[in-house]
Amino acid sequence: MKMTFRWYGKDSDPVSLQMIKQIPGMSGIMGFLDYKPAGEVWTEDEIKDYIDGVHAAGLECEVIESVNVHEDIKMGLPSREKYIENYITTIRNLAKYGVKVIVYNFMPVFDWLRTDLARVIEEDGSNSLYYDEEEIKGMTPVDIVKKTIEDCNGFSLPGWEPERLAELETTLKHYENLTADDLRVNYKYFLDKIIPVCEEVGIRMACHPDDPAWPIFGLPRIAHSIEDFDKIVALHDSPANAFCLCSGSLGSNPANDIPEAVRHFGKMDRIACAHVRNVKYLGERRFREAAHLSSTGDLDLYEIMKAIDETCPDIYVRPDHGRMIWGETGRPGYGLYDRALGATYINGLWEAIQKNK
Ligand SMILES: [Mn+2]
Repeated sequence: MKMTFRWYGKDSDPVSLQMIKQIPGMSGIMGFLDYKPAGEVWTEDEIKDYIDGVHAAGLECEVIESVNVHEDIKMGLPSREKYIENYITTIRNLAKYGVKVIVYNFMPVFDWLRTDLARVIEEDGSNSLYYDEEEIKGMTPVDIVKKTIEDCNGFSLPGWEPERLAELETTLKHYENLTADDLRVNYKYFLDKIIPVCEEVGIRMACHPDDPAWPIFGLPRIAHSIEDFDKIVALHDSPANAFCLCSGSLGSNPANDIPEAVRHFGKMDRIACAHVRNVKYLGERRFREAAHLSSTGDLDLYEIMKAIDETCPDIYVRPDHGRMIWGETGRPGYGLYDRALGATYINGLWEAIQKNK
């Protein structure tokens, strides 16, 4: 396992590389260029500037997150050709600077969805991301996008770029006639074009699960269960067509057994990296995010790490979505303190698993 930490870049992350370096056991970051709109080429200069900065801080940058797939690719529009070409150029450019894994998703419109970005946790006064399906029922997609942008403390949130709001209604209309099977056909078209390039340059694509792990607003969503990922794996048979095991996203649905999912896809060599975090179920399709410690939520982080050790021990792992604690303010889900605690806890589980062999 290589322990990593998400970092948004020096101009938009209040957490510095030096702070990340000071967390025990950090090998590197999962990098992110938050100013790049979906569909644009990530140029060599931009990548070099970002990765040189990471290396100068004594950290690696072998995973890049959120090279977003343009909506036209997902919708299968003729304009997808140019966006796929751009995507391929970005893959080649990232490979030149030592990137091994690209995390992405194939979710229509909404990258992830919450109804509150700072729900206070009564027991201790901290706050975390929160989701309640009942609250969604009274909202339109445009309402939820506006609310999410307003609530994010002025920070950019991946998947919620304000410029997307303008096109939202047109995009939603396009999806009205697209079924989950249609979306998979478009997905296969994309994978068939990019995976041979990934094999050539030594990059693995890691598909991130739907978050939350069920359909929303009637949109086709195809990545929220073991069965869904079996279908994705079958779209293009290659270890480069892999999966980012996000325990909190898949685990938002109690029907998904996360250690089982790790073992299933780990044995197949289809897990390239993992986001490890915990969730607390509060009712039917209602949850909040919890501290990483197993006893504070409903996922068993020890079992998850054990499954990683048994079936895919060499993957990249990072803590995910911390609570806001100790008065910290910042990008919802991406404060320093609780994620640092999470990393230390996961490292502790890992050390115990290794020593118990
Ligand atoms: Mn995740």
